[in-house]
Amino acid sequence: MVEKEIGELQAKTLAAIAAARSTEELEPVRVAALGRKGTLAQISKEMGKLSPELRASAGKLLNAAKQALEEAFERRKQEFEQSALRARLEAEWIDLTLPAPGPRLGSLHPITQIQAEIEDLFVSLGFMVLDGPEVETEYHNFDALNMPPDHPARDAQDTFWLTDGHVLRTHTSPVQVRGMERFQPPLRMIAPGRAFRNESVDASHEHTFYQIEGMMIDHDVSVAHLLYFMKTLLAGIFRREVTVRLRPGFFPFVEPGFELDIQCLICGGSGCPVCKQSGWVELLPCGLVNPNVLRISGLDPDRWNGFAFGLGLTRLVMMRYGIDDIRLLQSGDLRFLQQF
Ligand code: 2NL
Repeated sequence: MVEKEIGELQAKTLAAIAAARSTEELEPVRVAALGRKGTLAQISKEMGKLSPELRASAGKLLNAAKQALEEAFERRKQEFEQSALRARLEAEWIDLTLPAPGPRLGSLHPITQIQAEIEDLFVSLGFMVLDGPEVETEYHNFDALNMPPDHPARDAQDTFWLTDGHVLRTHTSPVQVRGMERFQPPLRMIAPGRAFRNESVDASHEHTFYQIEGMMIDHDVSVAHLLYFMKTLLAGIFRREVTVRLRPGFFPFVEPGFELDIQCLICGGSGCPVCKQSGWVELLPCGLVNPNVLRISGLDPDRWNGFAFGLGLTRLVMMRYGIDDIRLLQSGDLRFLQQF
Protein backbone atom coordinates (compact mmCIF):
# COMPACT_ATOMS: atom_id res chain seq x y z
CA MET A 1 0.00 0.00 0.00
CA VAL A 2 2.72 2.45 1.05
CA GLU A 3 4.92 1.25 -1.81
CA LYS A 4 2.20 2.13 -4.28
CA GLU A 5 1.77 5.58 -2.73
CA ILE A 6 5.53 6.23 -2.96
CA GLY A 7 5.65 5.05 -6.58
CA GLU A 8 2.74 7.27 -7.60
CA LEU A 9 4.20 10.29 -5.83
CA GLN A 10 7.55 9.78 -7.56
CA ALA A 11 5.99 9.44 -11.00
CA LYS A 12 3.71 12.45 -10.51
CA THR A 13 6.50 14.65 -9.20
CA LEU A 14 8.90 13.67 -12.02
CA ALA A 15 6.21 14.64 -14.52
CA ALA A 16 5.69 18.00 -12.78
CA ILE A 17 9.45 18.63 -12.82
CA ALA A 18 9.56 17.98 -16.54
CA ALA A 19 6.54 20.26 -17.13
CA ALA A 20 7.98 23.25 -15.20
CA ARG A 21 9.12 26.07 -17.52
CA SER A 22 11.29 28.00 -15.05
CA THR A 23 12.99 27.93 -11.62
CA GLU A 24 9.97 29.85 -10.32
CA GLU A 25 7.56 27.15 -11.52
CA LEU A 26 9.83 24.42 -10.13
CA GLU A 27 9.98 25.65 -6.53
CA PRO A 28 6.31 25.01 -5.52
CA VAL A 29 6.59 21.48 -6.96
CA ARG A 30 9.67 20.85 -4.81
CA VAL A 31 8.02 22.25 -1.65
CA ALA A 32 4.91 20.11 -2.21
CA ALA A 33 6.93 16.89 -2.54
CA LEU A 34 10.09 17.37 -0.47
CA GLY A 35 9.19 20.26 1.87
CA ARG A 36 8.92 19.86 5.66
CA LYS A 37 5.15 19.48 5.37
CA GLY A 38 5.34 17.89 1.89
CA THR A 39 3.98 14.54 0.72
CA LEU A 40 7.16 12.61 1.44
CA ALA A 41 7.26 13.90 5.04
CA GLN A 42 3.59 12.93 5.38
CA ILE A 43 4.25 9.36 4.19
CA SER A 44 7.30 9.14 6.44
CA LYS A 45 5.15 10.08 9.43
CA GLU A 46 2.52 7.47 8.58
CA MET A 47 5.17 4.76 8.37
CA GLY A 48 5.45 4.76 12.14
CA LYS A 49 2.25 2.74 12.18
CA LEU A 50 3.73 -0.10 10.12
CA SER A 51 5.23 -3.34 11.40
CA PRO A 52 9.06 -3.28 11.76
CA GLU A 53 9.61 -5.53 8.69
CA LEU A 54 7.37 -3.49 6.41
CA ARG A 55 8.78 -0.27 7.81
CA ALA A 56 12.34 -1.25 6.86
CA SER A 57 11.55 -2.04 3.21
CA ALA A 58 9.23 0.95 2.82
CA GLY A 59 11.86 3.16 4.44
CA LYS A 60 14.42 2.06 1.86
CA LEU A 61 12.00 2.78 -0.96
CA LEU A 62 11.16 6.20 0.51
CA ASN A 63 14.85 7.17 0.78
CA ALA A 64 15.48 6.04 -2.80
CA ALA A 65 12.48 8.08 -4.04
CA LYS A 66 13.64 11.12 -2.05
CA GLN A 67 17.14 10.91 -3.54
CA ALA A 68 15.83 10.40 -7.08
CA LEU A 69 13.52 13.43 -6.79
CA GLU A 70 16.21 15.64 -5.27
CA GLU A 71 18.51 14.77 -8.16
CA ALA A 72 15.77 15.44 -10.71
CA PHE A 73 15.07 18.86 -9.19
CA GLU A 74 18.78 19.74 -9.17
CA ARG A 75 19.22 18.69 -12.83
CA ARG A 76 16.18 20.68 -13.95
CA LYS A 77 17.36 23.74 -12.02
CA GLN A 78 20.76 23.54 -13.70
CA GLU A 79 19.10 23.26 -17.11
CA PHE A 80 17.26 26.52 -16.44
CA GLU A 81 20.43 28.25 -15.25
CA GLN A 82 22.33 27.04 -18.33
CA SER A 83 19.73 28.31 -20.77
CA ALA A 84 19.45 31.65 -18.93
CA LEU A 85 23.23 32.05 -19.22
CA ARG A 86 23.17 31.11 -22.90
CA ALA A 87 20.46 33.71 -23.55
CA ARG A 88 22.48 36.41 -21.75
CA LEU A 89 25.67 35.57 -23.64
CA GLU A 90 23.73 35.71 -26.89
CA ALA A 91 22.17 39.07 -26.07
CA GLU A 92 25.00 40.90 -24.36
CA TRP A 93 28.15 40.21 -26.35
CA ILE A 94 30.19 43.06 -27.73
CA ASP A 95 32.85 42.88 -30.39
CA LEU A 96 35.97 44.41 -28.88
CA THR A 97 37.75 44.26 -32.25
CA LEU A 98 35.34 46.81 -33.84
CA PRO A 99 36.80 50.31 -34.25
CA ALA A 100 35.60 52.80 -31.61
CA PRO A 101 32.83 55.18 -32.79
CA GLY A 102 35.12 58.21 -32.25
CA PRO A 103 34.16 61.77 -31.23
CA ARG A 104 31.04 63.31 -32.79
CA LEU A 105 32.32 65.76 -35.39
CA GLY A 106 30.85 69.24 -35.67
CA SER A 107 30.84 71.25 -38.88
CA LEU A 108 31.75 74.75 -39.96
CA HIS A 109 29.01 77.36 -39.88
CA PRO A 110 27.79 78.10 -43.45
CA ILE A 111 29.05 81.70 -43.17
CA THR A 112 32.49 80.43 -42.12
CA GLN A 113 32.47 78.04 -45.09
CA ILE A 114 31.63 80.70 -47.67
CA GLN A 115 34.13 83.11 -46.05
CA ALA A 116 36.91 80.49 -46.34
CA GLU A 117 36.03 79.84 -50.00
CA ILE A 118 36.19 83.54 -50.87
CA GLU A 119 39.42 84.02 -48.90
CA ASP A 120 41.02 81.16 -50.88
CA LEU A 121 39.86 82.69 -54.14
CA PHE A 122 41.32 86.14 -53.34
CA VAL A 123 44.56 84.68 -51.99
CA SER A 124 44.94 82.94 -55.37
CA LEU A 125 44.58 86.40 -56.99
CA GLY A 126 47.37 87.90 -54.86
CA PHE A 127 45.27 89.57 -52.11
CA MET A 128 46.19 89.77 -48.41
CA VAL A 129 43.54 88.71 -45.88
CA LEU A 130 43.47 91.33 -43.10
CA ASP A 131 41.88 91.37 -39.67
CA GLY A 132 41.10 94.30 -37.38
CA PRO A 133 39.27 95.39 -34.24
CA GLU A 134 35.49 95.12 -33.94
CA VAL A 135 35.50 98.08 -31.55
CA GLU A 136 36.74 100.96 -33.70
CA THR A 137 37.58 104.63 -33.43
CA GLU A 138 35.15 107.07 -34.95
CA TYR A 139 38.03 108.17 -37.17
CA HIS A 140 38.67 104.74 -38.74
CA ASN A 141 34.99 103.83 -39.10
CA PHE A 142 33.74 107.18 -40.51
CA ASP A 143 36.16 110.12 -40.95
CA ALA A 144 38.85 108.25 -42.91
CA LEU A 145 36.13 107.03 -45.29
CA ASN A 146 35.19 110.55 -46.32
CA MET A 147 31.91 110.37 -44.42
CA PRO A 148 30.87 113.90 -43.44
CA PRO A 149 30.18 114.65 -39.73
CA ASP A 150 26.44 114.92 -40.41
CA HIS A 151 26.19 111.65 -42.37
CA PRO A 152 23.04 109.75 -41.26
CA ALA A 153 24.98 106.48 -40.78
CA ARG A 154 26.73 108.08 -37.79
CA ASP A 155 23.41 108.51 -36.04
CA ALA A 156 22.85 106.51 -32.85
CA GLN A 157 19.78 105.02 -34.53
CA ASP A 158 22.04 103.22 -37.01
CA THR A 159 25.29 102.77 -35.06
CA PHE A 160 26.17 101.29 -31.66
CA TRP A 161 28.19 103.98 -29.87
CA LEU A 162 30.24 103.17 -26.77
CA THR A 163 30.20 105.70 -23.94
CA ASP A 164 33.90 106.52 -24.54
CA GLY A 165 33.31 107.59 -28.16
CA HIS A 166 34.33 104.29 -29.83
CA VAL A 167 31.86 102.46 -32.12
CA LEU A 168 31.11 98.86 -32.97
CA ARG A 169 32.35 98.93 -36.58
CA THR A 170 29.44 99.30 -39.01
CA HIS A 171 31.43 97.71 -41.86
CA THR A 172 34.92 96.18 -42.24
CA SER A 173 36.13 99.23 -44.21
CA PRO A 174 38.21 100.47 -41.21
CA VAL A 175 40.34 97.33 -41.55
CA GLN A 176 41.26 98.52 -45.05
CA VAL A 177 41.98 102.03 -43.78
CA ARG A 178 44.42 100.43 -41.31
CA GLY A 179 45.83 98.40 -44.23
CA MET A 180 46.52 101.62 -46.18
CA GLU A 181 48.18 103.14 -43.10
CA ARG A 182 50.39 100.11 -42.56
CA PHE A 183 51.39 98.90 -46.05
CA GLN A 184 52.69 100.67 -49.13
CA PRO A 185 50.91 100.35 -52.49
CA PRO A 186 50.57 98.52 -54.80
CA LEU A 187 48.13 96.88 -52.46
CA ARG A 188 45.56 94.07 -52.73
CA MET A 189 43.62 93.21 -49.61
CA ILE A 190 40.34 91.82 -48.34
CA ALA A 191 38.83 92.36 -44.90
CA PRO A 192 36.37 89.67 -43.81
CA GLY A 193 34.56 89.84 -40.49
CA ARG A 194 31.62 90.84 -38.31
CA ALA A 195 29.99 94.23 -38.43
CA PHE A 196 27.20 95.73 -36.33
CA ARG A 197 24.22 97.98 -36.94
CA ASN A 198 21.60 99.23 -34.54
CA GLU A 199 18.68 97.43 -36.21
CA SER A 200 15.38 96.09 -34.90
CA VAL A 201 15.80 92.36 -35.50
CA ASP A 202 13.30 90.58 -37.76
CA ALA A 203 13.38 87.87 -40.45
CA SER A 204 15.57 90.03 -42.72
CA HIS A 205 17.45 92.37 -40.30
CA GLU A 206 20.16 91.44 -37.79
CA HIS A 207 22.27 93.67 -35.53
CA THR A 208 25.29 91.48 -36.37
CA PHE A 209 26.19 90.52 -39.94
CA TYR A 210 29.20 89.30 -41.87
CA GLN A 211 30.85 90.88 -44.86
CA ILE A 212 34.01 90.86 -46.92
CA GLU A 213 35.28 94.14 -48.21
CA GLY A 214 38.13 94.27 -50.66
CA MET A 215 40.29 96.79 -52.42
CA MET A 216 43.09 96.96 -54.92
CA ILE A 217 45.37 100.02 -55.17
CA ASP A 218 47.80 100.39 -58.04
CA HIS A 219 48.58 102.71 -60.96
CA ASP A 220 45.75 103.36 -63.45
CA VAL A 221 43.16 101.02 -61.99
CA SER A 222 39.93 101.23 -63.99
CA VAL A 223 36.32 100.07 -63.85
CA ALA A 224 37.40 97.33 -66.30
CA HIS A 225 39.71 95.93 -63.59
CA LEU A 226 36.88 96.17 -61.05
CA LEU A 227 34.55 94.26 -63.38
CA TYR A 228 37.14 91.58 -64.10
CA PHE A 229 37.72 90.87 -60.41
CA MET A 230 34.01 90.98 -59.55
CA LYS A 231 33.15 88.54 -62.35
CA THR A 232 35.95 86.21 -61.24
CA LEU A 233 34.68 86.44 -57.66
CA LEU A 234 31.06 85.71 -58.61
CA ALA A 235 31.97 82.83 -60.94
CA GLY A 236 33.87 81.31 -57.98
CA ILE A 237 30.96 81.76 -55.58
CA PHE A 238 28.19 80.52 -57.90
CA ARG A 239 30.43 78.02 -59.73
CA ARG A 240 29.37 79.31 -63.15
CA GLU A 241 29.68 82.35 -65.37
CA VAL A 242 27.36 85.18 -64.34
CA THR A 243 26.13 88.15 -66.33
CA VAL A 244 26.51 91.43 -64.46
CA ARG A 245 25.43 95.04 -64.89
CA LEU A 246 26.44 98.23 -63.09
CA ARG A 247 24.00 100.90 -61.93
CA PRO A 248 25.17 104.17 -60.42
CA GLY A 249 25.19 104.16 -56.62
CA PHE A 250 26.40 106.70 -54.10
CA PHE A 251 28.81 106.01 -51.24
CA PRO A 252 31.11 108.76 -49.88
CA PHE A 253 34.18 106.46 -50.06
CA VAL A 254 33.96 105.69 -53.82
CA GLU A 255 33.71 107.81 -56.95
CA PRO A 256 32.22 106.69 -59.24
CA GLY A 257 30.14 104.32 -57.12
CA PHE A 258 28.01 101.44 -58.41
CA GLU A 259 25.47 98.87 -57.45
CA LEU A 260 26.46 95.63 -59.17
CA ASP A 261 23.55 93.38 -60.16
CA ILE A 262 23.74 89.81 -61.47
CA GLN A 263 21.35 88.33 -63.94
CA CYS A 264 18.95 86.14 -61.93
CA LEU A 265 20.37 82.62 -61.60
CA ILE A 266 16.94 81.13 -60.99
CA CYS A 267 15.15 82.27 -64.17
CA GLY A 268 18.15 83.30 -66.28
CA GLY A 269 16.75 86.83 -66.62
CA SER A 270 13.22 86.15 -67.86
CA GLY A 271 11.61 87.12 -64.53
CA CYS A 272 10.59 85.13 -61.45
CA PRO A 273 9.62 85.69 -57.79
CA VAL A 274 13.29 85.68 -56.64
CA CYS A 275 14.21 88.64 -58.88
CA LYS A 276 10.72 90.16 -58.45
CA GLN A 277 10.14 89.75 -62.23
CA SER A 278 13.03 92.13 -63.06
CA GLY A 279 15.51 89.46 -64.23
CA TRP A 280 18.25 91.05 -62.03
CA VAL A 281 19.34 90.63 -58.41
CA GLU A 282 21.22 93.38 -56.55
CA LEU A 283 24.41 91.85 -55.15
CA LEU A 284 27.16 94.22 -54.12
CA PRO A 285 28.10 97.88 -53.93
CA CYS A 286 31.48 98.84 -55.38
CA GLY A 287 33.37 101.62 -57.12
CA LEU A 288 36.69 103.41 -57.61
CA VAL A 289 38.21 104.57 -54.33
CA ASN A 290 37.43 108.23 -53.70
CA PRO A 291 40.67 110.30 -54.01
CA ASN A 292 39.84 111.89 -50.64
CA VAL A 293 40.00 108.46 -48.98
CA LEU A 294 43.47 107.86 -50.44
CA ARG A 295 44.65 111.32 -49.41
CA ILE A 296 43.34 110.95 -45.82
CA SER A 297 45.40 107.77 -45.41
CA GLY A 298 48.54 109.40 -46.83
CA LEU A 299 48.49 108.10 -50.42
CA ASP A 300 49.00 110.52 -53.32
CA PRO A 301 45.86 110.26 -55.53
CA ASP A 302 47.87 111.56 -58.50
CA ARG A 303 50.08 108.46 -58.35
CA TRP A 304 47.68 105.82 -57.02
CA ASN A 305 44.09 104.82 -57.46
CA GLY A 306 42.03 101.70 -56.92
CA PHE A 307 38.72 99.91 -56.75
CA ALA A 308 36.82 98.70 -53.67
CA PHE A 309 33.73 96.62 -52.98
CA GLY A 310 31.61 95.35 -50.12
CA LEU A 311 30.07 91.88 -50.17
CA GLY A 312 27.45 90.84 -47.62
CA LEU A 313 28.15 87.22 -46.63
CA THR A 314 24.93 86.83 -44.69
CA ARG A 315 22.73 87.51 -47.71
CA LEU A 316 24.94 85.34 -49.92
CA VAL A 317 24.54 82.35 -47.58
CA MET A 318 20.78 82.90 -47.46
CA MET A 319 20.68 82.92 -51.26
CA ARG A 320 22.87 79.84 -51.61
CA TYR A 321 20.91 77.67 -49.16
CA GLY A 322 17.45 79.22 -49.51
CA ILE A 323 17.36 80.35 -45.85
CA ASP A 324 14.30 82.55 -45.30
CA ASP A 325 14.97 83.83 -41.75
CA ILE A 326 18.23 85.65 -41.00
CA ARG A 327 17.86 84.96 -37.24
CA LEU A 328 18.58 81.24 -37.78
CA LEU A 329 22.21 82.08 -38.57
CA GLN A 330 22.99 83.38 -35.06
CA SER A 331 20.53 81.13 -33.20
CA GLY A 332 22.97 78.34 -32.28
CA ASP A 333 20.11 75.91 -33.00
CA LEU A 334 21.74 72.51 -33.69
CA ARG A 335 18.80 71.36 -35.81
CA PHE A 336 19.69 74.22 -38.18
CA LEU A 337 23.48 73.93 -37.95
CA GLN A 338 23.69 70.18 -38.46
CA GLN A 339 22.41 70.61 -42.02
CA PHE A 340 25.72 72.11 -43.14
C1 2NL B 1 28.84 97.66 -47.75
C2 2NL B 1 29.83 98.65 -48.25
C3 2NL B 1 31.16 99.12 -50.13
C4 2NL B 1 33.41 99.81 -49.99
C5 2NL B 1 32.30 99.24 -49.43
C6 2NL B 1 35.54 100.83 -49.29
C7 2NL B 1 36.51 100.82 -48.33
C8 2NL B 1 37.54 101.74 -48.43
C9 2NL B 1 37.58 102.62 -49.46
C10 2NL B 1 36.57 102.59 -50.38
CL1 2NL B 1 38.75 101.76 -47.26
N1 2NL B 1 35.56 101.69 -50.30
N2 2NL B 1 34.54 99.92 -49.21
C11 2NL B 1 33.33 100.28 -51.29
C12 2NL B 1 32.17 100.17 -51.99
C13 2NL B 1 31.06 99.60 -51.41
O1 2NL B 1 30.02 98.53 -49.61
O2 2NL B 1 28.33 97.85 -46.71
N3 2NL B 1 28.59 96.60 -48.50
C14 2NL B 1 27.71 95.53 -48.12
